[in-house]
Amino acid sequence: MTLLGIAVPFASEHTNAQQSASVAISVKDHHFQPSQVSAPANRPISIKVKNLDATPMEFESTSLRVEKVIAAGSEGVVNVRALAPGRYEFFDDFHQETRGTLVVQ
Ligand SMILES: [Cu+2]
Repeated sequence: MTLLGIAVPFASEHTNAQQSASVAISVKDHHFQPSQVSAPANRPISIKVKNLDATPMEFESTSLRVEKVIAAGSEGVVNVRALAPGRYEFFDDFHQETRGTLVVQ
């Protein structure tokens, strides 16, 4: 939850062109909901991940170079750099069958 307070001033200190885009995703019964999310290219992206399960998960992506543990029933924000258009896979490192895709366009 403390990361939410950091994300807002970070976004407001930048120009419109660099302002971060936000996407939200949940994990329930070890499935990402939705399993595919879209975000604009060439802008930093703030991914809000809500873990609705009773077990911790680790949001991880090799192509995005991020990983973040999110406790059971908790939420976290994963910030990624501005990206070129493409499809970026992510998964729960604690339950690797739990997979999703970030579509940047
Ligand atoms: Cu990991």
